[in-house]
Amino acid sequence: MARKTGSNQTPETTPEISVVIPCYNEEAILWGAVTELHAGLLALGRSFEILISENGSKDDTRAIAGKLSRAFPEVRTVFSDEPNYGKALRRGIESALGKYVICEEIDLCDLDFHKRALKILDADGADMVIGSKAHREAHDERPMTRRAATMVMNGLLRVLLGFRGTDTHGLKAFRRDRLLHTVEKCVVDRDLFASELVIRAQRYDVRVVEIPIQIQEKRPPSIHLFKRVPNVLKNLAKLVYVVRIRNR
Ligand SMILES: Nc1nc2c(ncn2[C@@H]2O[C@H](COP(=O)(O)OP(=O)(O)OP(=O)(O)O)[C@@H](O)[C@H]2O)c(=O)[nH]1
Ligand SMILES: [Mg+2]
Repeated sequence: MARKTGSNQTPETTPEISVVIPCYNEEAILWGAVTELHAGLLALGRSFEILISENGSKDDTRAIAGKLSRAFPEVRTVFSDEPNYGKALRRGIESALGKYVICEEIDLCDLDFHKRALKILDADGADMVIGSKAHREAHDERPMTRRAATMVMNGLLRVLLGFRGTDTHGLKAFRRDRLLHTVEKCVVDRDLFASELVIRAQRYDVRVVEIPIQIQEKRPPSIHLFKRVPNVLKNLAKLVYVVRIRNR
């Protein structure tokens, strides 16, 4: 079935899997990561699309994403102007057409996670699978400060918002129809959108399971950890107000 997509391309058929990748200032690794991921997804033998959701890059990320979409019929792009991870992820999910959505990061593109998560979703063992880097069987090779930041953040989310789990910022795979309502209800953007999505899913009784992942980034993050803190705290306060006080 042909469908209009709201982005700059119209896939001829509805894909089974949508891989959503927010991208910001990734000119160094974007082409290589997407071509490798594309080959890996082709080898799975299932129909798919790769949605690159870029916003606000100051380098050639947008031009390279455009080139990728012209080189591969399965690659689509969504662009907007303000650098904002949460907005990009949300727009990517909302533009996705697949039965399953996989939320990726360009420096990870972890096909092993895709395979394990799809196996669980195919068997209807969960509605949402989180790839956790803080799971006891995970292997996290990020520097100490970032591993510590993950632990502190998870502690705050547990105490303040009743999060049950070990990671909200990990890779995710879910059945699109089961999560659309949750996405609609989310109120924060930037870094905290991914956390809100998981915490709300748990609150709405979406079946969420965690599986361990091996983290080996292809490059350090494009935005320094400490620069992200003020926005995380502001959005955390907003989320606590909306969820705990307004009960929304
Ligand atoms: N569109 C968009 N993408 C972003 C932005 N910030 C980060 N990304 C993308 O989000 C993905 C993860 O970003 P990283 O910089 O690796 O952040 P990270 O600290 O490893 O992420 P976590 O450990 O999951 O918190 C990459 O694909 C980035 O390009 C942004 O402002 N806009
Ligand atoms: Mg990273």
